[in-house]
Amino acid sequence: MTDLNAMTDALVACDTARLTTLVNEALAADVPATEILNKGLIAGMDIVGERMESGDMFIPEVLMAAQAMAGCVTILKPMLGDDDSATGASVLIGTVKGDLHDIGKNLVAMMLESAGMEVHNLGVDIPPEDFVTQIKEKKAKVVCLSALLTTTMPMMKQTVDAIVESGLRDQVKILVGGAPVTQSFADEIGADGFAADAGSASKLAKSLVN
Ligand code: B12
Repeated sequence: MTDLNAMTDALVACDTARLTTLVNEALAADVPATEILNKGLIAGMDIVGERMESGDMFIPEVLMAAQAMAGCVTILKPMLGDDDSATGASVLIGTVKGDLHDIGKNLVAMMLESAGMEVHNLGVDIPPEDFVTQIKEKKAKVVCLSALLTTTMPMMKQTVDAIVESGLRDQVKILVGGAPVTQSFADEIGADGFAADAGSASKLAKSLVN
C-alpha cells in the first residue's frame, strides 16, 4: 500500500532520492497524481513552512525541500493534465516584485498549459512595468499574479494599478493567488478573481476567457 505520509516525511527530510522513489512507486500503484501532489507533497511543504517559522529548518534546507518537490512535480506533470481543453488564450503568469517563491506559480502555469492555454511564465520578482510590457507583447487575455509573502501582497495592488494606468485594464482579466491571498483581498485590489489552488485557478481562467 502506498504511504503518502512517508512521502511527506521524505520531503521534510529533504531526501530527494527516497521521495522520487516513493512518487514513482505510488504512480506505479495507480495512486492519482493529484492525491500524490496534495496529500504527499503539498502536505510536506506545509510542514516545512511550520518548521521554517519555528526556526527548526533553515533556508538552505527549505530550498532543498523545494527543489525535491519541483523535481517530483516534473514527474507528475504529464498526469496532472486537465482533459477538458478549452482555449488557446494567451496567459501571463509571474510572481510579483520582491517575491522569489515559484513552486505554486509553476503548478498553476502547468495546469493552465494543460487546459490548452498559451502560457508565458515570466518567472519571479517581476516588476509591474514588465507585466504591462508583456501584456502588449504577448497580447495577453489573462494575467496571473502570485505572491507568498504578506510583504509582497501590496505589490499585487501596484501591479493592478500599473495595468489600469497603462490603459490595458479592459483587455485583460487579472487573477491573483498564493498562500496569504484571499478572495476579499482580490476584491479589494480590483482583481477579477482568486483561486486557492492550481486546479481551481485553471478552471477560473477558462471560465473568464470563454
Ligand atoms: C519553499 C519556501 C521558500 C523557498 C522558495 C523556493 C521556491 N523556488 O519557491 C525559499 C527558501 C527561497 C523561501 C524564501 C523565503 N521565505 Co518562504 N516559504 C517556502 C514554503 C515553505 C513553501 C511555499 C510553497 O512552495 N508551497 C507549496 C505551493 C504548492 O503552494 P503555494 O505556493 O501556496 O501555491 C498554491 C496556491 O497558493 C495557488 N497559487 C499560487 N500562486 C498562484 C497564483 C494565482 C494567480 C492563483 C489563482 C493561484 C495561485 O496554487 C498553488 C498550487 O496549488 C512557505 C510555507 C508555506 N506553507 O507556504 C514559506 C513561506 C511562504 N516563506 C516565508 C518567508 C518568511 C520567507 C523568507 C522571507 C525567509 C527569509 N528570512 O529569507 C524568504 C523570502 C524570499 C523572497 N524574497 O521571496 C513565510 C512567509 C510569511 C509571511 N507572513 O509572509 C512562509 C509562509 C514560511 C513561514 N511559515 O514563515 N521560502
